[in-house]
Amino acid sequence: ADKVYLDLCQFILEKGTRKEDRTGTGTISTFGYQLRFNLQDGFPLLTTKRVPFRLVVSELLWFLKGDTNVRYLLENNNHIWDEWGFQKWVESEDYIGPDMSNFGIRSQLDEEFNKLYREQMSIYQEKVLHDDDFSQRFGNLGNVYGKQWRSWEGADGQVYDQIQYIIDEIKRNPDSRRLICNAWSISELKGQMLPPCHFAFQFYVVDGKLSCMFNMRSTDVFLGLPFNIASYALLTHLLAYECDLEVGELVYTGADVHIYSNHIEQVEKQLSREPRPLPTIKLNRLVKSIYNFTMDDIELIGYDPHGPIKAPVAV
Ligand code: THF
Repeated sequence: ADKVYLDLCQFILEKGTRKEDRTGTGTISTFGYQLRFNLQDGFPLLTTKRVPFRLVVSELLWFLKGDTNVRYLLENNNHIWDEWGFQKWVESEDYIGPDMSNFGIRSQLDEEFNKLYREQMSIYQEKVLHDDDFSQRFGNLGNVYGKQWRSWEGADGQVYDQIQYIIDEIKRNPDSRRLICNAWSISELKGQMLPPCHFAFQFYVVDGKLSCMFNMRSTDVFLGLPFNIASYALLTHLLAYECDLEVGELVYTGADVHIYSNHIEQVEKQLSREPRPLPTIKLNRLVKSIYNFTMDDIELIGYDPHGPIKAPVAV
């Protein structure tokens, strides 16, 4: 798994083009790239840096519950979505603290500001966890993955559970070419904090094996992609379990595939490391429905990565 990922990093560094972006950070970008992972070879969690698998699991379980409120993530000590809820709060009428505009960039450039930002962020986290009304209004990220996957609002006014549809179809007609979950909704973009990055995925069944392809309009190769690969690998394992199939291949298809300019040193460090054997995954066979899995039911075995590599996330 590491080899194809590192090849992608190398490719972007060599062939990519400087490109400005929404966050003002700057990237080296390339357009159109595909990665394939045979899930029979092991679980594709990168070994050339430690990827916090616990965070991948709690995020995926959050999606699968259909939850869009960061409270569940905070309860599980997962902070990867905090910035997006925080932004909703500081841009609202309710917010009376110091000015937090452009907090993503400013917190990295200005040490004084960073202190203020961290104070406000811990107030935000505290309130989402303990104040129901606040959590309803500012913990909820709106129409993000959980909502789109489990309760898509159709043009006909009906609500659709795309995950359950896929499960039912795989069981009924595994040859189907419509095993699709779509998170991209043109009519809802205005109300979204962050339009979905991994905007659609599709399953494929052959020889008793379940494969998955996921599509990304925009890929943060250093911070996001290792998570996204692990997340869709885990989703494929969970659906295969639910449908009594083996796992097949995981295919990633990316459009704007980029390395943020403040991640380049980190990428070079990772490129200098030797890949190690992949871990495997074990699901608790006593759990009968994929919606009922908890953190403790998913076990990662034999993960022996190189050390973590820290980098700032672009907001
Ligand atoms: N925005 C950006 N700029 N990149 C993304 O990958 C991204 N995501 C989600 C939404 N917006 C995004 C959030 N996913 C981390 C990992 C995944 C994220 C966001 C942040 C991250 O910081 N990972 C650290 C560990 C963090 C920790 O330990 O708390 C890491 O080292 O991997 C696209 O899915």
